[in-house]
Amino acid sequence: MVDNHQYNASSITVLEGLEAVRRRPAMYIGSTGERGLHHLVYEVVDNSIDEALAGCCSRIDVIINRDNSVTVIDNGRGIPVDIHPKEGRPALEVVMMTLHAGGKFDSGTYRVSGGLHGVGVSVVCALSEWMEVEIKRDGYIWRQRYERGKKATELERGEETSETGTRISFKPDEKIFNNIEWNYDVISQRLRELAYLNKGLLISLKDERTEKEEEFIFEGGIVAFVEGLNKNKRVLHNPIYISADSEKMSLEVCIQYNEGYTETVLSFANNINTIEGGAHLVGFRSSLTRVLNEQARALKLLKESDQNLEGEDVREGLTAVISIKISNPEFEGQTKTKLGNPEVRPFVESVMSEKLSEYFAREKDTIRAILQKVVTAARAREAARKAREAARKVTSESITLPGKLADCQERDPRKSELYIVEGQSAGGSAKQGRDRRFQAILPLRGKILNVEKSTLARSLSNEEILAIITALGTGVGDSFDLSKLRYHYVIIMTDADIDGAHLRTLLLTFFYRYTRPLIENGHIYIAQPPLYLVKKGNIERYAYSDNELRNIITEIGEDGIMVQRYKGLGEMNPEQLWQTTMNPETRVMLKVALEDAEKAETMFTLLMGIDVEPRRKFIEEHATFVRNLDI
Ligand code: 0RA
Repeated sequence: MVDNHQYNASSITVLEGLEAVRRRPAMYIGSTGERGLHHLVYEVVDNSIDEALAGCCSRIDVIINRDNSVTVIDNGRGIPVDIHPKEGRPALEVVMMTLHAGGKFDSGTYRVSGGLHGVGVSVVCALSEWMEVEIKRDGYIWRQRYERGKKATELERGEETSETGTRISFKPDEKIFNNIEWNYDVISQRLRELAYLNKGLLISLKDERTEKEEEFIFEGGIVAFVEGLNKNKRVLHNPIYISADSEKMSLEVCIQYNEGYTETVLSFANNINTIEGGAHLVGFRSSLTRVLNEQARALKLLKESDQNLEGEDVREGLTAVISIKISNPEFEGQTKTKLGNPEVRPFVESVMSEKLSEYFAREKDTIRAILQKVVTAARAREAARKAREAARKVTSESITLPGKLADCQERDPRKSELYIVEGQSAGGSAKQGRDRRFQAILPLRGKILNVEKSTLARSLSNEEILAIITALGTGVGDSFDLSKLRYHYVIIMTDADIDGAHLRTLLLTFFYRYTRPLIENGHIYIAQPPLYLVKKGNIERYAYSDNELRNIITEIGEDGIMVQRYKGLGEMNPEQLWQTTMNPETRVMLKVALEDAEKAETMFTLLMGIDVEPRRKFIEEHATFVRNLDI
């Protein structure tokens, strides 16, 4: 390394600061690999960014030179060159040759960055084979050169200029870094991020090795950042932007939900991506969940009996950027990318609560769109939980068949049929009309349909789900076992009206989501009760469609004809039900294919996405869709 003479305790204490940096570079820049190398550029750029934050710098240019030196130019105030009163030498030298000297001059504005480890440009100076600094300040251009942290020339006053700014060129020391090749994309990505995080600041990057160049400037700041993250996604609303300043910190938050299910939340503290999160992120999460819960209750999208939305519900499809700037950041964690400052959390929470609520009070469509999504997510979570619980019960307890089930005598599943019937009265007729040797009947609660509660978990109560699963014998989800199926024919028998269509959709969605192999193996059927009874004298004919009705009328003639329209299964007596719908010799059934169930599931999901009023209309318009399945 630098030199190898023996040290004793006293000689260590007189070690120059920058010697320590060269001895243990990883302590200051994390590593001497690619990450550490690139950290050098970030360190210099961060100093320029501080000038921008102080309102004194509008552009930063970064150039990767052919010899793998890098030049960073800004139009800030320039590093002070006057004689430092305490040190008795140019302030520039103090900045370049003393650890942590970066912010010592500032009193008015707080310097927020100073790099990931807060070490300052002196570390870059120490780890560079050479560094050349050119400062425009106090009417002149000033120049000085350093080599491996030591000054190689005295500070020189050059040409006159009325401009201000700093230009720093440095070449990483190959004695420290085994590879000094810059990765253009790594630098480009970081500079783009910095441009997003510091709105209106122009940052350019040019690679002299390849002639590649880019310019980043985002007037929208983190709003543009979020829009960029949501590019190519369908968004639910305009970005929500919140900002606040206190004496010690300033906060910016931007939120925008998309139609997807993944969460993209980036948090930054002093422009550093806090991958491990920390106080600002915790505050953001908890207040977002709380505000959305409050709004959901206020708008009655969550009823009193409903549980609160949970963190995972509000995260689906959430894209957000949180950026906090604070004068004394405490970075913790494995990679020092977790913000520790305890005062940050309450600050973020109070700002978010107040400003988000205000925003939602103004933007009613936005809060509705968001709540629709998160409430759906909460219900899906609840439905999944119930299904899991039901399945667990089925597998853990010895099977007690549901009380409502009228089982058949047959024990061979291949010959057994289960009719799932809508309503008690139809259930009664079916029980009387069936062939009890091989047909079982499971009646479901009558008025099952309540459009305001059309989620799987709520429309089919826990009890009903449990009854179906226990009757089937298979379990659901992960613990599903087809070989335990007690009936090879599972037949849905519902009324030919809207409620019946809806129940069918619910059941198919249920089978699709939790017992899909039943559909894939062709075990699910839909019964086809007749729509009309046509009577003339002692002729009795059943019509299963309007078309068939017309044909029958043409066939037997219109005179003295009587047509009865069946609105529900309950209008048929047991004998009629058997004859028209249940007798294997004469009945017509639709076998449900996977695509049909998929359609049901899509329709169900769609239904969930529609408000209560339009929903009823939608169901009315689509009520017949399962009836018209192709076979
Ligand atoms: C110390 C004090 C001031 C500015 C800077 C350093 C400074 C450092 C760098 C590094 C790259 N570009 C930079 N620009 C400025 C404050 C100067 C003042 O108060 O006028």
